[in-house]
Amino acid sequence: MHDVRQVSALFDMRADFVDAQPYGSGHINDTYCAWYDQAGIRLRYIHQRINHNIFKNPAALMENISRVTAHSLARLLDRSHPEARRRTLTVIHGIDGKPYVVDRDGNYWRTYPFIERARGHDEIRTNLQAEQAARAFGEFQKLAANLGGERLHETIPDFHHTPKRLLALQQAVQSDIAGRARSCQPEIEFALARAADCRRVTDLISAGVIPERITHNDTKLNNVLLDDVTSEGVCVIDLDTTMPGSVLYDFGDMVRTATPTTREDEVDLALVGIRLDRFDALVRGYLDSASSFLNRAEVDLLAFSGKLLTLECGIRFLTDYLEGDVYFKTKRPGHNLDRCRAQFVMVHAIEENLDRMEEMVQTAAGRAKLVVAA
Ligand code: ADP
Ligand code: GN1
Ligand code: MG
Repeated sequence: MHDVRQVSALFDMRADFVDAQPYGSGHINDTYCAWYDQAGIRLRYIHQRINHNIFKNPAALMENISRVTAHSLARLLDRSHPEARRRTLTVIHGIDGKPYVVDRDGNYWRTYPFIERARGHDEIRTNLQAEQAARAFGEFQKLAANLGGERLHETIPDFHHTPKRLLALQQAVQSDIAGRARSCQPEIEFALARAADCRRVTDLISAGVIPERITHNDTKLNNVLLDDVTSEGVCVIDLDTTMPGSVLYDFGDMVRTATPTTREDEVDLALVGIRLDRFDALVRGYLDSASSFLNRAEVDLLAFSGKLLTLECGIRFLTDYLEGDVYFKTKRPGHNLDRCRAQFVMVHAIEENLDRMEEMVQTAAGRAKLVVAA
């Protein structure tokens, strides 16, 4: 636990610090929920230590987040949205005016108001939640779409370049630095057998068929806060990877996290499977907000994107397992391998159901009256 009280004094809080506790179940940053007293009212804020081993340029990352959130807020206020500041994160500045602070150990921190009466879910329980989450991510892309000015910084270059992820796996197998390659031969072979799938979207991006857009790139379902009462998608969070990308990366990761019957690290693989009703709900929610700007090639690859992103994430977990668990936070020995195995069972389940999933996409696209037919 960091000295959050000391860090809090570097922010322009205009309220008195009460206390702070670790919060959430993210794999990357250190998140704290802190209570403040503001002239007699108790308010919560999120303080986050940005993982600068993973995000090498926190200042550029915070510039991206400041631009995207300010733009989204301006558009919501233009529409006189009654809850504009609950619908987008608001960056609290440091006392020096920067959108982040640096503590005396060289750690980068940021602060947001706590979004109340809503939460992120590690496991989706209803189709309504899936539909609302997907609609919110689509809405996020739509709000960001007409951001003016310079191209956003790539906070992690080639983050979703799946062929490079596969190459990194091959290199990790070669070096076998933690001596674990023998314990995961079937998983390594599973990934290598799908090299052509890994290339499919990046090839279409290079060919100009799939456009670059501003995307979130980490649309895990616990990265959208759903209203406690209505399940409405209230606020998209975890914006570290918001940068140029493909909508397929965003939709694919929603499929990875919202359609499985279990959590991403389930050890009883017999329980891992896909829920097609959840997939249908995701497609409907997403097209409801995104059909106004997607092109035909993007729509046609929505079902495949679920397979691609699940495969890619499995490859990343496997690589981290081989490299000695240096990237993702883990809670037990073999955690990354467990995660990888559950992902690969899901990849197989998607392969078995892909035709049906593609039909669902076309039906929903027909209903959403896709406007661009490029
Ligand atoms: P990580 O990159 O480690 O996943 P997140 O930004 O997703 O970090 O934050 C971790 C958790 O903290 C989220 O899953 C969510 O539960 C909670 N959280 C983050 N920001 C807010 C916020 N502004 N209001 C309420 N909860 C938040
Ligand atoms: C990480 O930060 P978090 O926990 O929302 C990771 C994602 C992975 C996910 C797997 C920056 O997401 O890319 O898909 O874990 N984020 C980063 O659960 O690497
Ligand atoms: Mg997160």
